[in-house]
Amino acid sequence: MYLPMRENDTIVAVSTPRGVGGIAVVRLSGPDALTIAEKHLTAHLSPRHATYCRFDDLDDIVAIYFPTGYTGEPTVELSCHGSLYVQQTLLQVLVDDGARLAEAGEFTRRAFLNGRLNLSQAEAVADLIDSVTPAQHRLAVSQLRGGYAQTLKNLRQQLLDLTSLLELELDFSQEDVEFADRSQLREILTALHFHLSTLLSSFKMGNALKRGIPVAIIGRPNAGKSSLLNALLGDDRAIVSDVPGTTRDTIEETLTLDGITFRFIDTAGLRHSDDCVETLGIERTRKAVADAHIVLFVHDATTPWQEADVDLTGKHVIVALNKSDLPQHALSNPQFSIFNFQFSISTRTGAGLDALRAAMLSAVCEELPHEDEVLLSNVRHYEALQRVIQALENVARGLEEDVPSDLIAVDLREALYHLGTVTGEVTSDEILGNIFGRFCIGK
Ligand SMILES: Nc1nc2c(ncn2[C@@H]2O[C@H](COP(=O)(O)OP(=O)(O)OP(=O)(O)O)[C@@H](O)[C@H]2O)c(=O)[nH]1
Ligand SMILES: [Mg+2]
Repeated sequence: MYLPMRENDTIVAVSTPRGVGGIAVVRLSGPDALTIAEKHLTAHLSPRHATYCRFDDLDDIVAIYFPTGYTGEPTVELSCHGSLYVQQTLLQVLVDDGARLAEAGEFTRRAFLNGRLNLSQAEAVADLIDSVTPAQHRLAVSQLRGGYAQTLKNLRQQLLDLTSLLELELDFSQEDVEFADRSQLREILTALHFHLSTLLSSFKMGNALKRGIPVAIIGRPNAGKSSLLNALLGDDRAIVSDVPGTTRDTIEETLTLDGITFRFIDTAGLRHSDDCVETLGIERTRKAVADAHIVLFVHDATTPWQEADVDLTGKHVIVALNKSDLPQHALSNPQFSIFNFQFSISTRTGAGLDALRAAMLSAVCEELPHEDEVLLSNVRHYEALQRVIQALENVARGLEEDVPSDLIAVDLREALYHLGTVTGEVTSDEILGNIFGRFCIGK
């Protein structure tokens, strides 16, 4: 929970992962950081210098003092040996001397409150810590370096100025004056709308890169969908059998290829069924297709081609004609193709799987943005910006229809509020708690 009363405490935590390592870093931050630390050290610390010294009788350590550290306040970092005993004793001693154990994300929350990071940068720190693939890393770094927050901040400021003028008019409503230039207001609305729409449309890709590109594996029962999942993962993840209708629920697994994470969803085979559980499974298949970026359509090529009763519009569809190790049916190929790629594969021998992987990668790379393009990948921002757009559209309509200024001002305030929750000008305990609660202790 967010407790402003305790901002003056000196806080302490182990900033390296829990457990035993070669070394561990204990971070101490707050007004008394230096005093508390030096009580136990055999040497004085000079700013930004690494000092090799002894901490009580406990351990030989390296200590660094930052007059203004990551948190924007005096910070001392103590690198000790990674023993759990040493870590715990260090913490205990520092707490006995007046430091308080830090809460989850408290270091980063202080960095934000002290103006070292804006809110979306603070969130990017969490993403950076979580990043596993190069794509996730790039997204986080771009957001950390400012990303779209600065542009949004500028646009918000312009909108705020105009809103204030518009509200001033309300005080002079008897006199029929116009302080807020309507054409300027329209210009800003258009610029913001354009900017936000571009950002919002980048979300699908941004989010997919962050969480894994959703790939639905679909097809008739027994086509070899689960076998394909297993072959791609190199693992016996899903049950395979020659009984049609083996997979009844969706099964999800992620796999990283060439730095891009894919989220494979193996599904229940598509067919008409009177079995209630199987029907539910097929409903889930439809949902998986709706959410998917790529659809792997598996067909058993020893049988004639059959269309599937599922909506594939707008999806990147790759057809895998499976069981190429067996004699193929003369009519196994789709007759007319709306599909992007078509491959002959065998999950049994592994034939064609490399080409399939390459096709999935190229499907994603086609849509990958340029290095300098920003992508929206944060769900909280996505939701807030959608509300901004909605409010802006109300404002635009209000201007068209000559709605009274006080009503327009209400929509403008709404837009400003939600924009502010992204850029950090509007914060509430709830928003801060949400964001920083995601961090681990010590971050
Ligand atoms: N010969 C051959 N058999 C395969 C191949 N791929 C899958 N099979 C067999 O086809 C049968 C069905 O495979 P599954 O992977 O369970 O098929 P599925 O599409 O997941 O089926 P449902 O879950 O019932 O919808 C099993 O007996 C597999 O061993 C292949 O490339 N070659
Ligand atoms: Mg299956």
